[in-house]
Amino acid sequence: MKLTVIGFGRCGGQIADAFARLNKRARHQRGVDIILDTFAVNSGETDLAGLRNIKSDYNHRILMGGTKTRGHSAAKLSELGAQIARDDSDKIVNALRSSKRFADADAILMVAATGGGTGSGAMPVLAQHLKERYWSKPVYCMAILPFEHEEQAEARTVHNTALCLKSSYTAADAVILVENQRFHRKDSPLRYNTAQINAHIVEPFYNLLCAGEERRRKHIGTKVLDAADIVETFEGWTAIGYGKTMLPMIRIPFLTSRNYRKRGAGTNRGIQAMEEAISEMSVHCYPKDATKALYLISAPSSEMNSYLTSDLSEYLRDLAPNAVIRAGDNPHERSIMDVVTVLSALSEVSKVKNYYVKAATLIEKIQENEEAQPKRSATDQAADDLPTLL
Ligand SMILES: Nc1nc2c(ncn2[C@@H]2O[C@H](COP(=O)(O)OP(=O)(O)OP(=O)(O)O)[C@@H](O)[C@H]2O)c(=O)[nH]1
Ligand SMILES: [Mg+2]
Repeated sequence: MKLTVIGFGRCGGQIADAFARLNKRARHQRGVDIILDTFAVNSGETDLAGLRNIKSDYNHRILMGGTKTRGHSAAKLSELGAQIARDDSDKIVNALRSSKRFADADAILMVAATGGGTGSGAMPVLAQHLKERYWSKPVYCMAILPFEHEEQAEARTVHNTALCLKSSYTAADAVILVENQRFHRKDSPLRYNTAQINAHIVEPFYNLLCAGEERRRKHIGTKVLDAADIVETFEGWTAIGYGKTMLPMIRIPFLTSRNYRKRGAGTNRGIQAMEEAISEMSVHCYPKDATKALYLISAPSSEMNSYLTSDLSEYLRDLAPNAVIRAGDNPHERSIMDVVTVLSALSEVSKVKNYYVKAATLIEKIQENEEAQPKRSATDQAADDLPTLL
């Protein structure tokens, strides 16, 4: 599957940058393109300058906001982020259209943090705008949910998140939920941590997108999971997970799948990788709530056979009995067996529901705070009877 990726705000730009790097890896390792073009859209100039892999011309690093933000952030006001995106939507669409390969993309993937101002406001507005223009092209929004400490410290974070989620869900074909907190390693320094988190966020997409693009015979599975399977699966609230198990260094290829021990070991490894993928989904959710699901298993071809895929399908069917399951295999030469799992069209996501409930109680408080006239201090009042020179 081939994507056009657009990142909004600081976080969206950084993750779009990580997707651009993923494409360099796909070209280098597999000779295929999975991300046809990458754009970063921001009201803050500094964040655009800090990107590494996205082309540096003004058509790929798009500054919006004009006189409203003057090259600075939207200061955590998602309403302002939405407004400047509406004002500058033509500029963004023109940049997309100037991309020679835009028409070849199977879908558009947008990324933004829900807690800030620029990204949380701009992503749903542009999703709606692009859906109206390119109605046949799927538009996916990847919503990066804030850390717990950010939610606790600032009511605006929850407010922005709730508004962004509600609007993205309405506008886009699917909303891929990613909890920053689930990728957090407490012992790492912040800067390193964010780069690590971004690398972990994009990793599951590598195999998933490459699988349908492979042209070398040895990398083509018995069941190819292609763009059509992904488009059919991605719908509404969506979570993605990745798990892997290492394979023994010395493998004995002539022990075929007829050997029951080998079959048992292969299945165990596959199930172990799938268990990890499901327990580390990008957002906390229950497989039983999924209406659609897919998995992709990747391993050396000597490690994969029809027993393994049927055992994995059975395992996932037990966990997600209400889901239509699509599956694929993708042979490679590395000494690992890894599984990407997607749970989609989720009927319940408690995290999202909690944001909605919390934001509804906070909305009046935020409006009161923002509209309240600042209290006049005693010092100011003491000057009331004096004339002014201005
Ligand atoms: N995963 C990840 N999260 C990030 C990154 N940068 C910022 N965040 C998170 O994003 C949220 C803040 O959003 P930003 O993207 O900085 O905000 P913005 O869209 O630029 O909006 P304003 O700066 O307020 O105009 C917080 O929850 C941060 O923890 C990043 O590179 N990766
Ligand atoms: Mg910003």
